[in-house]
Amino acid sequence: MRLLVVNPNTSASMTQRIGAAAGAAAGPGVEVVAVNPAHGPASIEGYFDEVFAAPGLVEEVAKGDGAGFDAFIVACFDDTGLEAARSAARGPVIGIGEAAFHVAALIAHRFSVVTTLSRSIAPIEANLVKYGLATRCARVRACEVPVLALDDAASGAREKLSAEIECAMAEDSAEAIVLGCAGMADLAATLARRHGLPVVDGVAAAVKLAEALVGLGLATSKRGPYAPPLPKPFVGAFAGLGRPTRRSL
Ligand code: 5HY
Repeated sequence: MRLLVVNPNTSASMTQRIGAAAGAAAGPGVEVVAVNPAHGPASIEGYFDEVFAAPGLVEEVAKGDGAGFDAFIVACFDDTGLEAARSAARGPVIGIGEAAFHVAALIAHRFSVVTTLSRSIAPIEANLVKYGLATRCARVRACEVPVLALDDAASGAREKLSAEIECAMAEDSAEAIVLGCAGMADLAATLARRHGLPVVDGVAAAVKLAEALVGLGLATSKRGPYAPPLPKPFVGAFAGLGRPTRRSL
């Protein structure tokens, strides 16, 4: 099985860390390739960054579909461009946010999410409503560490994450924690041991769900909104995304 993990932001160092986390979670016989777009924001923190990350994400998934990858992971916790990416691929396309929410809901009645900055809270809350899991999430919190500072020891990221997890346990009665950023993937095991509760990382959750879906012989349904895009001209920066119409053949 060939799994393409797409980091929608353009920070290669983060792509490398995400790829390592995905590879560590992957089972035998699973080839993991991690990529990011050549254009777009260095990190995704809120709605503005999301909209400019989505085209590059979709382009990478479409290229991967053409190259024969069996499944795809959108490795941004906001699930940036997820639905559009499903229209661009035949295999399953899994967002790490949606994956983490479902996994947490299988092991806890109520979970809390700890993401990076407060500006990321609303998009994550909107996704919980969209996925039908808002009632299972006690609260979406932010540890106020910028995405690209997560791997900087001087940022105090682990301490700030731990403090927010303690608040979630005390104030939300959270039974499990969902890490709200792909860049937190390498912290899940340490934080689970430190705080004594399940901590779900969306990257690993998405990898195992992708394996399960491919193993079940399931692909993205093309009978509804995930059908391929209608042929039409795209002009300007996105000219490569359009497909020829009959008239232009
Ligand atoms: C992520 N941003 O997983 C999200 C997390 C966030 O660049 N990768 C990013 O803060 O919204």
